[in-house]
Amino acid sequence: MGTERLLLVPDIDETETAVPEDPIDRPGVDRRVFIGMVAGGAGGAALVGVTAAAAWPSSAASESSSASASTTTMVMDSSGTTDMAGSGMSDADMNASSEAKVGQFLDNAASPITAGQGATELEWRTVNGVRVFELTCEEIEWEVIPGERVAAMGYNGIVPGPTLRVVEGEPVRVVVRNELTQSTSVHWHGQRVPNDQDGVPYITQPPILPGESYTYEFTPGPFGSHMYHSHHNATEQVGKGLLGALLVEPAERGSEPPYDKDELYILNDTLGGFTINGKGFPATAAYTAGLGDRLRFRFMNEGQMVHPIHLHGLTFEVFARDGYPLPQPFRCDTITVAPGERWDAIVVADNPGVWAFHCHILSHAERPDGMFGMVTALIVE
Ligand SMILES: [Cu+2]
Repeated sequence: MGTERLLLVPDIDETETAVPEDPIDRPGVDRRVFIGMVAGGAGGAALVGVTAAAAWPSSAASESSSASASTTTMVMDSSGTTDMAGSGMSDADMNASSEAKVGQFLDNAASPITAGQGATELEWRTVNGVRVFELTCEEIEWEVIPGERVAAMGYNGIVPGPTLRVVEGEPVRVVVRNELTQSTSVHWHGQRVPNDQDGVPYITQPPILPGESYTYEFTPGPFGSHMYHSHHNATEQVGKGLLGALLVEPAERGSEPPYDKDELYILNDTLGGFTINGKGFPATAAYTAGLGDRLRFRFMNEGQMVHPIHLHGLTFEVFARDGYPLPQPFRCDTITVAPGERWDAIVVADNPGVWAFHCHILSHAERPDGMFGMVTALIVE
């Protein structure tokens, strides 16, 4: 990539840095380039070993058993001020902390800096032509940012739960085992299922009691980007992680635009604060693309607030909402994803560099000690 062109800050004397030297080569990603692109003006700041973990509002993340959104927001607001005096940090401290967190993010791109990865694709078995998945609901601990494990609820031990990939018109069965200490249910968000498979306790089924199992069966449709999640005590259960992606491939190829990579961007705003795919910056995964690649992003909001997701330097070509193809795709660079919505967009990676990719409600993304929460980057090499 054009590193000279992108190098916006003077060389930093890395012998003074408290961030560990790269254990692994990161082809094509130069930390100073990244800092120049994203953090800006960090040149010359001496690092003082401020870690992101130290700055995380752990009181909100781990104290409350319900980890309510309002509690999180209050803490975010109190620490999210841009008032330098109020933050108690000097300008140099803010720069050093910001730079250290970007370094952690780049470390994470090479080798995960937190335990656990959500939204991995779930294997299935085929029984008499039916695609059968198994989900177990469990109380777990989930590491949202380095060193902060929060009380969570996961399907198969991860947040978001495993991604279910199915095909429009081909029947599926999902066996759900409840190992929580409270009842639950699973709703197939966006699917036109038979009423008795819709997963709403006392409306379409009894709740799945602790220790019990429940089997759902339906034929997927419509195609597109959908979700599954708890529909019982959902503020707590979905907030703490009982959610996942349900990807329905169209029966007819050509029903969706072509793409080279299929990427999830699942938002939540309760467990551990503001997260993308179950992690907060700097533990969010970077997206990567080769020059000219077509990336499909599936934005999904499982949280309780709207999140306008902004991509620097590149363009969204939005082609579907809630799985339904738009009559006229449109271009934008900021897509507002409301709770429950899914938006599908193609990004043509035609502009090399490291591009910040974040929620543009700034208190969900940046504060005096640097970026946090709903921040990642798209790296075009
Ligand atoms: Cu947001």
